[in-house]
Amino acid sequence: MLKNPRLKKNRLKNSLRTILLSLSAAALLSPAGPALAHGVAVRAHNVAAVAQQKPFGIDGKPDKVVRILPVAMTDDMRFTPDVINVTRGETIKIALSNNGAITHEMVLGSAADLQQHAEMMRTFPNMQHEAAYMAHVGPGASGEIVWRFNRAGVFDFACLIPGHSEAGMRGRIRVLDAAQTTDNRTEE
Ligand SMILES: [Cu+2]
Repeated sequence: MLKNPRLKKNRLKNSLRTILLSLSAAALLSPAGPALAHGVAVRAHNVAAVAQQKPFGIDGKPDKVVRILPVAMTDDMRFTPDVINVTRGETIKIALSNNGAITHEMVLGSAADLQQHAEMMRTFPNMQHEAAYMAHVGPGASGEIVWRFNRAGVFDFACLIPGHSEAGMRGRIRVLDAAQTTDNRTEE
């Protein structure tokens, strides 16, 4: 997770980095710290429109979609399917259908990201947020997420409307290297 190789390569920059880190730490410890951190967190939702590498992938380009994966959302707090297998490098369109009578959403991320995001949603229930790795889908409506899974790993997705993921509205995305995917698909 930590980018140690890069840190080693940039030894000359280490002292500058140390200074910057100290300044950041000082900012976080100052009375203005929490407000700053909050501002950054909320703004992150808006800047995500600019393609930004995430541990679980990067914004996908619609013309690079290799597969469309239909996923249903229902008021019994389920995604169907709730396990998605992807080959690393694929750009996937997740085609969401909300078959329920209430709004649902799908947010991709690590379990930790999603938990943090869910806490923010509980604190700011009317928070407006948009990013390529999430979609809000009204009752009876459809939505989509176009995402390029360029990092291998096991990631989560969830509906972060308060109470939904807690009631089971979550799932898992396994991003495997091509060689592994063959084995994985024969399992199903
Ligand atoms: Cu939901």
